[in-house]
Amino acid sequence: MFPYTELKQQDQQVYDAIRAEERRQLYELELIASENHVSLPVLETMASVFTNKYSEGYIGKRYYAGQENVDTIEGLAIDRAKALFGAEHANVQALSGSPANAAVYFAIAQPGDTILGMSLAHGGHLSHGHPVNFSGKLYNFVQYGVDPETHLIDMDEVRRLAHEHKPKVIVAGFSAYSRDLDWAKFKEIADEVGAITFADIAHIAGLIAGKQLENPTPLFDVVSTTTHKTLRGPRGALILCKEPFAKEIDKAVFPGMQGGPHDHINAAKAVAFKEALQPEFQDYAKQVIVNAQTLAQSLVDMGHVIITGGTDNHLMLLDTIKSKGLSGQEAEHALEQIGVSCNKNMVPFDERSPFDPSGVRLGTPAITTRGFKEAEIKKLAQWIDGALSNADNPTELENIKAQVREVCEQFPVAGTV
Ligand code: DSN
Repeated sequence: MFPYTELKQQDQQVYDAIRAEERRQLYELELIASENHVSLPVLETMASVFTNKYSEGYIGKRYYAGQENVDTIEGLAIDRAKALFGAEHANVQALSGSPANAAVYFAIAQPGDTILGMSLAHGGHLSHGHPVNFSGKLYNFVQYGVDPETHLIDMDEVRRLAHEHKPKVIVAGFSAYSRDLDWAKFKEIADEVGAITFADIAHIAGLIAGKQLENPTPLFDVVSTTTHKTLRGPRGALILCKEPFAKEIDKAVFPGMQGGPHDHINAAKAVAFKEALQPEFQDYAKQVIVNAQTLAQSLVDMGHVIITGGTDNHLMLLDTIKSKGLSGQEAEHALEQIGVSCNKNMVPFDERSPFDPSGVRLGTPAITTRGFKEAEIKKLAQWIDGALSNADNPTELENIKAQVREVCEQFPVAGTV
């Protein structure tokens, strides 16, 4: 879509890779639950000369000169983020999800403090206390998970662990859990033990901004999110908090964790937040969930095993071992052969390894942005079933791939050829 005339002259290899990636995104389908397709205005803004600027500090208090335009875009991003989530304070400088969470812990806890978070193996996130991550190394994380029978978060277990370990912070949030969180219950438990409440809404921020899922911001002390998943902005993050935490959060981001913010990205965050404030964004968010529910139900109807039997949000976990006797790795590969990207994923109580687990995670934000509705989703379910039933049949995989490509051509992706 962009001409890239200068780039083509100067660096053919990078130019070719960009064009190839444009074709891949256009002719294939993204079911990776954390991905999306940003709008042209967001793409344009990321390519702006704001990338040249350094602007350590905050609005009106910077360490370098020439900040009048940076202050404008950062102010717009902050005001729009506060309006979108009803927040008392917003920091838009965090570079991405894990750095944002690092800044949050840095602001509200001391190394060695006890924090309660959801186990990655049950759908949490690396930065919620996994032992190989900074969070698990620096803090004394206690992990909660899901019930072995229902695969739903066991709130009685959360309460029991909170009373037993008296955490400084309770983290609510996930990267692979398909059901609503009971924000009020988390808050109630935190209040019982005097813990700070921290919601990581990275996966569902767009569904909350689009008014389809309940917003924890009015209830919780601190909220973090990435800006590029369902929220459909540039890669980056956002931290929201109650006013009493504002100073510590800002100090933790800069100078605590980061140097200069990425002003071109922050400008694009402002653009994306404006998009998310429009009524059409609510239609998109609603359709993301309808599409996910349609996909889950269609797969269940064809005999596949979806963890918890369905979804309340944009994602689902498909147990490919139980469905078709394929490992997550094999299923991911089969789907890639038909032009559908997803990621292999552990299912709760998985006995296999993270590199070759028992399932895949599927999500609908990117295909919804392209315009997929229920009719296309039903076709998609058949393609997925076809690919997983014919993983060893290259001719059939090629045949399905041609059908995927034909439909993709009718649903353009902003910024592609
Ligand atoms: N990598 C993101 C995801 O796919 O959920 C989380 O950081």
